[in-house]
Amino acid sequence: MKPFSFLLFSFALSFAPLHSEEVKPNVLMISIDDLNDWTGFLGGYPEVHTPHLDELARQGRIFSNAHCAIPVCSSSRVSVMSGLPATTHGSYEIGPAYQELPALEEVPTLQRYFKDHGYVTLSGGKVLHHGFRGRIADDIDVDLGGRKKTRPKEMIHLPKGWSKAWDWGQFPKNDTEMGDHQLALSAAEVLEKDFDQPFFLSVGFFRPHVPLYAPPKWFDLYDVDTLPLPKSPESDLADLPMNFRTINDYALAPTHAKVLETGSQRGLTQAYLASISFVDHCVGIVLDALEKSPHADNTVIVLWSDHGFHLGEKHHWAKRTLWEESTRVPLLFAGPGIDPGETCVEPASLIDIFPTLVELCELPKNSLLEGISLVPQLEDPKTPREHPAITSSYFGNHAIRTRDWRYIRYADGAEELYDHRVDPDEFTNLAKDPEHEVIKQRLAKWLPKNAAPEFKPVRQREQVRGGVIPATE
Ligand SMILES: [Ca+2]
Ligand SMILES: [Ca+2]
Repeated sequence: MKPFSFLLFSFALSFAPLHSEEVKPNVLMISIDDLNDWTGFLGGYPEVHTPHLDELARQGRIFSNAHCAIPVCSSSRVSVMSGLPATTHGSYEIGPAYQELPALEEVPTLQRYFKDHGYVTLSGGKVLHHGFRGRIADDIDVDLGGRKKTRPKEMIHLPKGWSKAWDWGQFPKNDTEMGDHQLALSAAEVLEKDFDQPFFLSVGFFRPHVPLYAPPKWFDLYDVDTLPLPKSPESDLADLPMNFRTINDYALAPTHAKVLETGSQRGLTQAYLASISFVDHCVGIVLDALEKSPHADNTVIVLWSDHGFHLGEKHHWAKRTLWEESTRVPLLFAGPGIDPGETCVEPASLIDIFPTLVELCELPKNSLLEGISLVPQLEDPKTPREHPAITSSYFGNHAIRTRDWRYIRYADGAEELYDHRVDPDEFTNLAKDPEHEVIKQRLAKWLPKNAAPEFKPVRQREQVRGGVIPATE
């Protein structure tokens, strides 16, 4: 891996292909950390300000029913980069890095697959949670830099007893001090260059992951006193099994009760929105650079978030659940051959990104992949798809999401069923309703069989033995 300062822009065109149609499209993959459906184009929070994401959505194809394979950072990203679900690779929680998972020993990352087929690979920011290290370090030719933490000297709001990861506030003063902004500029600089091979550029932004720090001007977009809060009626909990209701007792996120007790709900919601608008601005820098570059007409863009995020819905904060707020993600494709406009409402999974890019770039089929190419839906968004999006969280718990339904089965047999045609907030659990037995059985057929056991790296097993909870945000 070469650091950015040694960028070999001797990449200058050393040969010209004989026929232009032989030139493979470049790939620009933008990932955003912990962004739920609060974007203009998905409508999860109508007042949100995301002009650049919305413009990209207008130019490309929106998958409005896209879901992560696992609702937590590292495992979700391992799934995207391997094209495999947790039930195959065995990472159901934060913990193992890609290169530590025995099931992935012979499985090339998405970047490696493109590199092996003639691409130069560049990557910056949070793409794989643990970075490209060890045996996969060489998958990336040019490193644009990793995590740049920007933290104030003292916590800004942090209520007593909360994890330091969960502070929020107006910091720093200027965008230029933010790691994401610097990453956007590095990516923009790269896009100005000429390459003698097609490129695969991965850009991974950190916001709106906690801590929710962003410069003041992004907070100014949202009035903390009047901004609408998500719907989280107490009555919603009555028909829920206990399974994931207490999940934040062992993760770092605060409980909803603590958020309310400390009067933090409005501040956290404003900070999440500010972070989204800030990251939207960073995405805009990269997209503007691409548009002005020599690669504008020959670059496939894919943009996704690694999982969703609760801000109080079902009295939960953050991720890890199998409900819509945790699993639903923005997923957009744009570029050559993709007609702008219509939204696809068929289910899609983040593990579909790998086979979709392989097909769009006409690389040889990768038989290891378990996702399904979305090219039929890129060509015609009305193309029906039978296969649901399947999300797993912790061993043995799965959600099946079709166009109209969500069915959840927990390891202990507890169930939930929601009809999205009439209940997009998933307020009414129909799992015990005899009238829905048939649809429930039909959905249950998709539950993964022979799921790989959870793999925990040695360091994590030791932490658990020592009584330390391994989860980190
Ligand atoms: Ca994440
Ligand atoms: Ca309910």
